[in-house]
Amino acid sequence: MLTPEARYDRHRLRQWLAGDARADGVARRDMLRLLAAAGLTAGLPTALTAPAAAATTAAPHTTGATATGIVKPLPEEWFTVRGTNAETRFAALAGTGHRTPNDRFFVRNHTATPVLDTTDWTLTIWGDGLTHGRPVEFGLDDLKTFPAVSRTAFVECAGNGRSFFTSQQGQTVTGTAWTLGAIGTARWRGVRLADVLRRAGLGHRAVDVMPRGLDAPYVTADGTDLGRVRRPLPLAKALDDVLLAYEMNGAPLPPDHGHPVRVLVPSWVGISSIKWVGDIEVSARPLYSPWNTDFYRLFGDTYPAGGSAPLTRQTVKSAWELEWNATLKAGTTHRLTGRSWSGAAGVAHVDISTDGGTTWRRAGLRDTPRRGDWVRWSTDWRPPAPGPYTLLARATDTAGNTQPDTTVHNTQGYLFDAVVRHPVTAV
Ligand SMILES: Nc1nc2c(c(=O)[nH]1)N[C@H]1C(S)=C(S)[C@@H](COP(=O)(O)O)O[C@H]1N2
Ligand SMILES: [Mo]
Repeated sequence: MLTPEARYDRHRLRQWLAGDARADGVARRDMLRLLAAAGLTAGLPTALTAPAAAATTAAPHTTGATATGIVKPLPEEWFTVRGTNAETRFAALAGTGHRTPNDRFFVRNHTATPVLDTTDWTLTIWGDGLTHGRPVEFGLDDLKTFPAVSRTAFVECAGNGRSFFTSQQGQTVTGTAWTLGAIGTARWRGVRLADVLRRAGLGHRAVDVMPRGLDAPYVTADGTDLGRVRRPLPLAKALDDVLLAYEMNGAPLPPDHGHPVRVLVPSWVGISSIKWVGDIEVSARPLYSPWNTDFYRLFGDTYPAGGSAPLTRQTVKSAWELEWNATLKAGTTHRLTGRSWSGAAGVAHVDISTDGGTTWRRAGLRDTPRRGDWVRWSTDWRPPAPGPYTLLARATDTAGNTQPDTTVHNTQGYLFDAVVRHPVTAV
């Protein structure tokens, strides 16, 4: 059965084929690959096989106070730095409460954090999906005239857990080798994207919206300039529960998390939640960017040549708030804690094992499960004797999704959802 996004994507592709969809900055061969995968290449005009137009080039600007391009301090007890990114250590969340404190929230930057001045910042809504066809600008003060809404939601990178494809399944994947800390949960405050789009004059013909960041254009390792980070959202999602957020856990959005305004797309892959948003195209034609064609689809042996449909919701995961290879005293009872989450529904229950998966019991949930949010859980454990142990946690959501023993491989290592085998030693 095709998911709504898969159906929508085929529709997008047909429109691209008919010349009715835009794919700026996407190589033509990639569009052809997608068409082939969707079985839409029959009778393809030869003109379509012409080489791609040169990608737009913009002078990258330099920002960022540190080697990582991240502004906030990254103490080792809280973060593991991975290139331009910083992963939260789960052990550093023990005892912090339901939400991730801003100073411990993971950072995923394609380039570097731009430091933007609130007073100069504007958001431009533009495109042929607007009734008047004229761009409309909003400053931060303008946005704040709309009704404010708050929502607790996680932002999780689609590649969270990627390193376990290799360490647990022996498979090769590309991308940042995250363990489980490319997720954070915050209370976001802002305005509904739907309200702002309607004020800008949302037309009946609009189908896609594409927010774009003000950070520097992203240049791949092979030197291709892909332009500024941007990813189309189907209008249905944009009008449902998407926020333009200007506060995070009661503080103005910090520089690394999108100051002054970011898009917040609950439950969807983190790339949807564009930081430092500067403009949003509203289009009457379906849109493509590298972030819904080459990236953020599933590629590999079990997937079509053009990849799956663009990724939408996150999968189910669990993590222990313990260091990898933590040591615990044998013969003493420990209160072990962790968190579980799902992009599809609230977490219904979490089963845990302290003996490598031989016996299982239920963890006690410490939060009311909600969609787009995580739950804390705990369990008491007394390691019977010194030695190595493997801890497992398997969450199930209220829609019946649960964590498998292995995740089907995809080359870019997205959406790892298998139960992670967490080693500890009792001494
Ligand atoms: N403009 C812009 N938005 C962006 C990104 C980026 O590099 N530039 N990274 C995306 C990715 S891949 C993720 S996982 C989230 C991470 O959000 P965070 O850094 O606030 O944790 O932001 C998304 N939004
Ligand atoms: Mo991400």
